[in-house]
Amino acid sequence: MSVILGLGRRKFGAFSALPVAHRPDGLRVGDFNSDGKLDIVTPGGEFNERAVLSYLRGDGKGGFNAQITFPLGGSGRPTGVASGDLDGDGIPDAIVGLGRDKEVAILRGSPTGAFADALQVKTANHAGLADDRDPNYLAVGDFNEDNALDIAATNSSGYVSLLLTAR
Ligand SMILES: [Ca+2]
Ligand SMILES: [Ca+2]
Ligand SMILES: [Ca+2]
Repeated sequence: MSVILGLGRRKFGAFSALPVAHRPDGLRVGDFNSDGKLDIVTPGGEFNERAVLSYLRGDGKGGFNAQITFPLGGSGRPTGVASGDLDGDGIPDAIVGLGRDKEVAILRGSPTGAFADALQVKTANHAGLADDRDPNYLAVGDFNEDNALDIAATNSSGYVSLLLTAR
């Protein structure tokens, strides 16, 4: 993964190359360890490898620590990642489209930056509709206005799957 620092006035610094898992697909920026400095998460893995979330802790100066990887459960190529505070503890959590098994993986954030074990959740919730295929790219929002973030996922059958969450 590459980072280019913007220097203001439309000037940019040199590329920084940061090792992450193979075939990273999508990334999110957020303060995943609540230290006030932006971090990066990106999911990756090949078909025959463990699927992981790579977490790069930012130092607030444009530098990042070496990746720490967290298993997503199983192997394969995870696709999109979204973030939001799904459990309402004030710390952003990560949600990854696994691109298989009709599942997304939810990893709760913590103040140490160590994500909790991935929880695999099925996205199929409309029997009879072909919205239950493998979810890929994700976004979060409170779609039913109950103050709990929900998940929307594109899937391979031409639908968007909605996963309404409850606290
Ligand atoms: Ca941080
Ligand atoms: Ca949280
Ligand atoms: Ca909601």
